[in-house]
Amino acid sequence: MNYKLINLNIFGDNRGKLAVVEGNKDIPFEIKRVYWIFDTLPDQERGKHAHRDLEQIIVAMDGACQFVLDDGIKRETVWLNRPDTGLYIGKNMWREMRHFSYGCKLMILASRHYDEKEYIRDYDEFIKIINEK
Ligand code: T46
Repeated sequence: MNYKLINLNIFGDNRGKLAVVEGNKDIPFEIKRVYWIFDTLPDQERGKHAHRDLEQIIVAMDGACQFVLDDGIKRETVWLNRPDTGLYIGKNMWREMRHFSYGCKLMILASRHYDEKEYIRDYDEFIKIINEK
């Protein structure tokens, strides 16, 4: 399974906490894009796609949601609910996001600029691509 949870570098003192991520140092890629997801709703699902050539780190800045991760053989679930933890998802991993808490906010660091052509949005096509590898 091409994903892992990463404990982020945290600096904490009596003022609060600060987390930091440096590309190619704390995570295995240079950061080319940052986006965030907010105003989420518990009954709405997102994701349902894989990336041919994109790596990402996802951090739940506030609230919680569940990720379903699927490499075409196995399917596992991971809860993201802490701003000190990043979920690394590598290439060719199907992901679904669900069970958003109200107001959950996700920040995503991406290894590439946005390119819709690089998405695999059909599960059958994803399985076909995996089996051809
Ligand atoms: C992912 C999960 C975690 C852009 O124009 N530029 C962008 O950089 C992004 C990320 C999206 N978009 C457009 C494409 C769609 O018209 O924003 C719209 C919503 O994107 P999407 O339906 O892909 O959103 P999610 O939440 O299903 O998936 C997103 C990322 O697209 C995806 O890479 O891994 O978050």
